[in-house]
Amino acid sequence: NTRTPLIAGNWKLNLDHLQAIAFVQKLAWSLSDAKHDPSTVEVAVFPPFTDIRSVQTLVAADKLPIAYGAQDVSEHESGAYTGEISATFLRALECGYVIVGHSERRTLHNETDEQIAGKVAAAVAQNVVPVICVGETSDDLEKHGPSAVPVAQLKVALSKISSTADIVVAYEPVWAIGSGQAATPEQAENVAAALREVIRETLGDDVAQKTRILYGGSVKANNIAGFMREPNVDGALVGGASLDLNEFSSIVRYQK
Ligand code: G2H
Repeated sequence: NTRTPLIAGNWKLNLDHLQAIAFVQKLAWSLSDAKHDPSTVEVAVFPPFTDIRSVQTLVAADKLPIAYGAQDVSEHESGAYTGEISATFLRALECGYVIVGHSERRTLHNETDEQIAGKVAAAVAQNVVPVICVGETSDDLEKHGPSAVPVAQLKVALSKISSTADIVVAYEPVWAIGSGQAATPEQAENVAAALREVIRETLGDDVAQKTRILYGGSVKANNIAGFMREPNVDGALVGGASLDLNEFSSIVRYQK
């Protein structure tokens, strides 16, 4: 396939804007030391909202080969929504991506599939690529098997966009998040293949072929290569390990 792998670091609630500047600068040095070629692997970071302007300035000034985006976005464009951030604002800061529907948002902030569909549509409308997260809990896994819940979540998430949409999908089994217990490459591949089928049915074959599907959940330098060998896994959404410069740089260099 012709999909460029994407290694994405989800910082969650870590690193303020000064720490973000230091981290991105060091990441850039590490990539340049390793003669990183962005056409073979794309690298993206997802800092807290308050860091994004600083990251934008640094990336633009030094033309760094690092994409960035937010960890969430409002489904609304503007108005009386205290605390929300619109996709228009993210576009204004040249965010390439935004994470939508992360399991921590679904669980801790009660985000529904419908709301997530609205956020996906809002991001797509502003040309900010949504990284749509889906995944089952261990309860779901027992009751419904491996792909039923992620497939159902993705169907709703894609329901408000058209077949021209540029999207990324992340399969993150909830039982593997921050637990140290990653899925096996085979488990990730099976669900990723089912998710690609959903994209094909919903948005057509072209979009299905070009959409990157990431695996997320306890990805580390020592397990990334196994996931990347799978034909339907096109990268990783990395949480804990994305905050450790050496670990994250090694994940980016998984082929070497
Ligand atoms: C899943 C992942 C990043 P971790 O949330 O999105 O986190 O790699 O810490 O399991």
